[in-house]
Amino acid sequence: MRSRAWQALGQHAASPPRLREVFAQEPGRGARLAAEAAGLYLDFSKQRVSDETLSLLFDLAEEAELADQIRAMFAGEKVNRSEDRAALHVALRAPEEASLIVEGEDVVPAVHEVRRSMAAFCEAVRGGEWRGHGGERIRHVVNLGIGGSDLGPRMAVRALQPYTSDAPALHFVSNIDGADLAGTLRGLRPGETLFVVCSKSFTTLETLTNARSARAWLLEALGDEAAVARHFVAVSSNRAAVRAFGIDDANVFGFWDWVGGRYSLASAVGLSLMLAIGPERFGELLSGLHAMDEHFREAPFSHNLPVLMALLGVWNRNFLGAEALAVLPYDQSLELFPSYLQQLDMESSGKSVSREGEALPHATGPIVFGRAGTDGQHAFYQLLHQGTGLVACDFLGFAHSHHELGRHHELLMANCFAQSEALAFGKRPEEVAAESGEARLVAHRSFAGDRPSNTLLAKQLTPYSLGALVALYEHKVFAQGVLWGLNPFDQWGVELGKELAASLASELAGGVGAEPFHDSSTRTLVARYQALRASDPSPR
Ligand code: G6Q
Repeated sequence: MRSRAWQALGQHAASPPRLREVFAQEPGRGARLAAEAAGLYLDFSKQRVSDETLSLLFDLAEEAELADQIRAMFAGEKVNRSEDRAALHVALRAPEEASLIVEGEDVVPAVHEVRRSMAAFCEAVRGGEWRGHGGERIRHVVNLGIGGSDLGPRMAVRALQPYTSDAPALHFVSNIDGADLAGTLRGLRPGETLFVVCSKSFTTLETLTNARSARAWLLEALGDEAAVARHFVAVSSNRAAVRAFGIDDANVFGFWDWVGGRYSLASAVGLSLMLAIGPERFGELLSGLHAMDEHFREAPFSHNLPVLMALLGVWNRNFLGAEALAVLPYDQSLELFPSYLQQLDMESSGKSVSREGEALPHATGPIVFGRAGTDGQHAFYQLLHQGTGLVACDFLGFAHSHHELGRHHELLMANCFAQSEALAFGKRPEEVAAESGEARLVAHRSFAGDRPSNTLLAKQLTPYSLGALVALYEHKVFAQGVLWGLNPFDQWGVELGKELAASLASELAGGVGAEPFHDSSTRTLVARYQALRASDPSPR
């Protein structure tokens, strides 16, 4: 049974506003349908919404008890019901004088204590007091982690590269494919390399496999077990497993089970980012995150950026039929932002059951993809403009570049604004015909328009604005999950593949797996693989 607001939106969606018409009717629409917070300006005027649409969407938020859910999250209630946990990543960026309670305990002092030990460690490495086993300065840091323990810091280190002078070079290895680790270690010298083993559980197959091989690489060169203490630190909430691996307790930076992997950038998972940009800049990132947290908690929904983006996301997905969301940063430094967001959004919203475990009657998370502009324009934008399906878009741009070079920046931003304009307003067949005499090309050169987009604009990509951007999407994803009635903090859908892989790994090694029979496709593939494996590899 659909809710009343859902039904009303369904009826309203039978004839959604046409963008040419609504812009013609209201000259001030572009300035009015906008909101701003923490230095981020959101223009949502190019969404197919009218005031009535927005009012129906606010009814939906009310019906879903969004305000209450936001309060519950900030209050440290167990909003992650299937795992019986709070999701209190906002505590990670709360100022020292704040207090946030989880199970009767104020967690803010512990957060700041870990932050101080991270800062002391990062200063020591960056300042050259922390040296390798043989006395060499640390010039390379390799973060070994995957998923939430990789994508956030990897994206942020790339995004904030202009703030990394005086830092060791940062590398990220995530894949279990040996090519990832081997390719990264090639050219590095063990004596000046520090590994950050980043794993909340410290049981993740990829990370531990990479960590063991990295340790072997180090010991082969340095020949002394004692070297591990100077070249390996860990970020984890599983101290016992870290100890068993051989990393000293003093070199472990902890976090808590109320921090979900993909929401963990501001926790000790950000250690490699702090090594890259230093504790002060890391503090600025936290200020940006916190400013957006406060905005999300306090601003009325009509001006609340994460809430507006969540409501528009549901409108596009469920009522206009958009199956995908393209994230399009017009800033090369944000080239990893789409893959970071892919995890945040798809792992949070790719669910078919409600918080209570009942089948949901509506579509949920869209496919999220994207690429830094303008490269995407020469790859997949054709489908955005003229494909048969609908793809909603988020454009991101900045007024200042860190690399002012001739006219590059204005050409970049001209492209950013041009694309959303083209998507929204298109080009009618009669306009094409009036321009060119070639009748046979009119259909090919026409653009239907009415393809919705948001544009986020900020002054410059800084630690602060990156923090605000990350929190904006975290809260948008959470709010969207509430509107859909699902739990955005669990990820049960990744388990089955892991179980089968464990079984197959033992079979490939000649042992007996837990699923010895499999299906005929998997059996045949395994047999074919083993036969190929028994033959000599191709010559290089
Ligand atoms: C994110 C997920 C997942 C997790 C990785 C790494 O929300 O939980 O991507 O971050 O599986 O887990 P560990 O940090 O425990 O190694």
